[in-house]
Amino acid sequence: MTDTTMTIADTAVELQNELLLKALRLETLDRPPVWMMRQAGRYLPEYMALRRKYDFFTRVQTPELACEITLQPIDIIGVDAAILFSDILVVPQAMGLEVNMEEGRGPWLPSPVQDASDLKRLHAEEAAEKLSYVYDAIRLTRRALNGRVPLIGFAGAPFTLLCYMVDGGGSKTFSKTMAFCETFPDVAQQLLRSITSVTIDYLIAQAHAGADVIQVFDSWSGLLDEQAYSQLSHPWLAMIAEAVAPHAPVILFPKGSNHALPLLSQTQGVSAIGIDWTLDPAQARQLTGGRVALQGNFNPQWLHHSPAQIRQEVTAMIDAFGTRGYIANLGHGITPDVPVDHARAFVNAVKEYSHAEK
Ligand code: 1CP
Repeated sequence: MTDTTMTIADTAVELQNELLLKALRLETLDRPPVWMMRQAGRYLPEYMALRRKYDFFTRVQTPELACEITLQPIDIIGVDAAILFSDILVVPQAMGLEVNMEEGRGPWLPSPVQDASDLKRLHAEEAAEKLSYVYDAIRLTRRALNGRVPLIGFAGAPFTLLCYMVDGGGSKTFSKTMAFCETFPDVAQQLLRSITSVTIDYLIAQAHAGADVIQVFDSWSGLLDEQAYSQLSHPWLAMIAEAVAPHAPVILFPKGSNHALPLLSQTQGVSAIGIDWTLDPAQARQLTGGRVALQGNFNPQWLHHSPAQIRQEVTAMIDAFGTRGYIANLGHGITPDVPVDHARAFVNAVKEYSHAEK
């Protein structure tokens, strides 16, 4: 079978759960769709079993394994959307930077970008083509889902990727990155431009392979003040949203950048904005003026509360957001120490929410 026939065959399968797509179209629903950021991961014993057998990039680069891990939270927790098991760092890797994943410690890039000369080591052309294993995983997962729930594809936002590419790994402050952007503003712009062009091709290819929705994670944009945000983050997100939106609805997750909500909600191609738990839902609605759907924002730490308490907190959260253009989710990723029953309590509380009770 050629790629084209596979795509046509896949799209022919009718989606049985359209809640996420309806919420993205700003429809009012009886209850919102629910999924959890980082839902495929270390809090699930079934994930840990595969993690013991295969290293991180083997799990990511083997479509059968990525597909199996993507389906785990659908089968075990019952979420309304699947998100492809992959990582944001596959893009810098495809651009030619070495990326190691140290189990338990996170990503480590031994030769980060330090100045203009390092840009010569990076290859934007063909980077999106090198990620064909991601498109294969999407096609396989689409077939395995058989229309049960929509599939979310994703990428890191250019600024967040730049943070890892310059700092060489995770950090609380990304101080090397902040100094780099100040010392070499032109090099930073050049790097962001090149990441953006790869990301646009990459996300459109994900949509063509069968991703129903695209999310862009700007996990570190909260490091930027409004002025820096307007140069280092927003222009690139705007280019991505505009280019990708004709292919799939786009959700942005600008973690920690509440000041950017009015701007992002007026940016062409943005269907939804994910918000973290530091912002009150009513304020988020006010800042975004009903122009986009909102996603979030349950404090991931609250998943340690009792299932009964989680249920109450979820009900209050949905009451506060309302059921028009709303996607229930966490305010950031689920942590590995959350009991599976508590994750299930969160999801079930959303599914059992009903307007009729009000
Ligand atoms: O959400 C899902 O279930 C899909 C899988 C997924 C996604 C969307 C993974 C698997 N990673 C990501 C995105 C990702 N990766 C982000 C954006 C979301 C966020 O802010 O949480 C970021 C910042 C990364 C980078 C990364 N990869 C980190 C964080 C490092 C830091 O700065 O502290 C880590 C620990 C990874 C590895 C990783 N990626 C995914 C998993 C399950 C893991 C853990 C690997 C393991 O130990 O099993």
